[in-house]
Amino acid sequence: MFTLPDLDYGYDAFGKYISKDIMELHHDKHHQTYVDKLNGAVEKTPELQDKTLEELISNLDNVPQSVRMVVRNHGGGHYNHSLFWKFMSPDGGATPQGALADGLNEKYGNFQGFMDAFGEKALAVFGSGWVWLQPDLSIVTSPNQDSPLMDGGSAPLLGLDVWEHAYYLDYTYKRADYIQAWWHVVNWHEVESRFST
Ligand code: MN3
Repeated sequence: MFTLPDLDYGYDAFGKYISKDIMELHHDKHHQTYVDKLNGAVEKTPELQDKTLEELISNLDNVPQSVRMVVRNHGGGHYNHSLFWKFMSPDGGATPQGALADGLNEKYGNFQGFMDAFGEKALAVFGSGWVWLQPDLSIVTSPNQDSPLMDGGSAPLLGLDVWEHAYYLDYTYKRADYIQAWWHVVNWHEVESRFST
């Protein structure tokens, strides 16, 4: 059985950038629903019961067709959100350091160039989805709750949820304002450590 991970910080950790109301709904309701629906699919499919979350969503062809879409959407949702909470910290913001900073500067000219490229991709996601920084420092997007793992890709270094449920209460339709605010809470220590392993 999969379980909802606790946050490493309080719902009110992000102050004016992401409200307590959003954090509470996003974690306790949206993420919990992904966990519950994934568990529902796994419960009635014995051959899935010894698989890790990564194994499930990396090998959707091996998931029986009757529950494949549920595992894709809700397994993806559980995986993506479990990462997303780690990508943020009340001590976040500022800029990456070390090898990650060097790599981003080399690929995007400077840190602002990276933020611009990432923000542009995030704005271009039509409807609901995610934008990711990959270990090769490319920026990719995925629709719905898809993950780069589903296309045979690597686990992301960083990702941003651009579903409306992630920002609408605070920013209404202004996704660009949400993206700008989110940079203030990015947990670069986490991204640096994922990059170096
Ligand atoms: Mn979400």
